[in-house]
Amino acid sequence: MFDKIKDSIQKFSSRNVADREAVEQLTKDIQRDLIRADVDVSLVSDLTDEIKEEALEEDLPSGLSRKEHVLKIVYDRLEDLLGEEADVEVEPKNILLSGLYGAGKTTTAGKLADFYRKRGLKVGLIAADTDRPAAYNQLKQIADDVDAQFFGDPEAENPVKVVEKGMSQLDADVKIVDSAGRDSLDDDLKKELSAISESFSPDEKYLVMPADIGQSAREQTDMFDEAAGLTGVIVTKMDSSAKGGGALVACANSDSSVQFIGTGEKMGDLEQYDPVDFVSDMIGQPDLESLLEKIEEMDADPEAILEGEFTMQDFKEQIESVTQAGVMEEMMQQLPFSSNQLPDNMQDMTEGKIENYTIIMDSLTDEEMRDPSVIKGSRKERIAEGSGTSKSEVGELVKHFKQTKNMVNKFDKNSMKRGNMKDMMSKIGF
Ligand SMILES: Nc1nc2c(ncn2[C@@H]2O[C@H](COP(=O)(O)OP(=O)(O)O)[C@@H](O)[C@H]2O)c(=O)[nH]1
Ligand SMILES: [Mg+2]
Repeated sequence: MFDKIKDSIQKFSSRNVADREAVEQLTKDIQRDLIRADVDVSLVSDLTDEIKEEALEEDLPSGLSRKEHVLKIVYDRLEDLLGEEADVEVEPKNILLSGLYGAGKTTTAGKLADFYRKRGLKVGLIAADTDRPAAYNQLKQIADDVDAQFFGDPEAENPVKVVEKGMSQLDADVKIVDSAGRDSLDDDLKKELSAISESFSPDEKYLVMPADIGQSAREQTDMFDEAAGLTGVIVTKMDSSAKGGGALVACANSDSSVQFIGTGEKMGDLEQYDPVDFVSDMIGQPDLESLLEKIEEMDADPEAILEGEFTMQDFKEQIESVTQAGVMEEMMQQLPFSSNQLPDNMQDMTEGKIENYTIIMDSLTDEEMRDPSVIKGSRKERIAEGSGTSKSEVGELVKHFKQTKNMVNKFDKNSMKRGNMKDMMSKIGF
C-alpha cells in the first residue's frame, strides 16, 4: 500500500535542498498517490494544504533541517489521516462478525480464532450462516485447521437457535459467530443481525469489509453501525487491492475504527491495525528512525528545557541539592576568601535559613511555585501562617528568589539548575 508515496518521499529525501519547489512537488505526488488509492478527494486536498502550510513555515524548530521538518510533518499528517491504532484486548469475549457476501467473514472468523488461541485462550467458532449449506462445511474445516472448537447444524434454518445452542455448548473463552451475508444491507439482513446480536450480547461486533471497496467503506460502515451498532471494523484483502488506503482512511473518518486487517488467505494473515506501520513504511524505516531519535533527543535536551523561566521549583531544587550534599559547607571551606566576600544572597545562605526556606516553599501552591511574583499581600499572610513563619520571612524568600533569578539570567543556567554551585561560583568570577 502507498508504494508510490514511498517513492515520492524517497525522491524528496535525496534532493539537496528542501525549497518551496521541492515541497510542492512532494505534496503533488502525495496527492496523486492518495487519490489513486481511492482516498476521498476533499480529505486529500485538506491534507496537502496542511502539509504545504506547515512545511514552509518561516520558523524551523531548532535542531531540525528543513528537509527533516518536512518529513516529520508528512509523517504526522499521514498518521492522522490513517486514524487510531487498534485497541484489542486479549481476554475472554464473544464476537459477532457481519458483512456482505464474499467480504471474508468466514475466513476472518478462523483467523481470529487462530489469533486468540495463539495467545493462550480457548476458542470456539459458531456457524450462524444458515443460508448456504457450504458455509457450514467451510467453517467446520477452518475450525479444524486452527484447532478451534466448532458448533453448527447443517440442517438448521434459524441462526438465532444455532447461536444460542452454540453459546451454551462450547467451552471456550472466545466465541466467534460467523453470520450470513447478502448482496447489500437489506431489511432482511438488518433483522437477522439484530436478532442474533440480541441472543448473545456480543462484546465485539465487527464489520468485515474487503479493501477493494475503497472509500465507500465509509458509507458501508455507517450503515452497519446504524443497523447493528459496531465496535470495530476488519478490512480484508489488503494484500490484493490498490484501494486499501482509501478504505482505511474512510474508516478513520467514521465512528468505527479499524481493529484488524487481513493480509492474505492463510490463517496467519491477520494483523492488529497500526497506522504507524504504514507510515514508517512510506517514509522509509532508517530515515524515520533517525529522525524520531533526533526529535526525542531534542526534547530531552536540557538546553531546550532551560529556555523556560527560572521558577521557584528550580530554586528549591537548587537549594535542596546544596543542603543534601553539604556542598555549601565544603565550598566555604575550600574557597580562599571569607564569607563576607560572597555576593549578598550567597552570604545569607546559612543552614538555618535554608531550612526555613524549605518549610515556606512546602506551603506554596503549584501556581506560586511556578510564578512567585503572585506572592503578595494576603497570600503572604496565608503562607506565613501555613508554614509557621512570618510575613517578613516569606518576603525575604521571594526577594532572595528574585535575586537568584536575576543572577541565573546573567550567568549560566545549566550549572544553577544542576545545583553545581562550584561551577557557578567560577562563572561568577571567583
Ligand atoms: N487475498 C486475500 N483473500 C482473502 C482474504 N480474506 C478472505 N479472502 C478470500 O476471500 C474469499 C471470500 O472469503 P469468505 O471468508 O468466504 O467470505 P464471506 O462470504 O464473507 O464469508 C475467499 O476466497 C477467501 O480466501 C485476505 O485477507 N486476502
Ligand atoms: Mg462466509
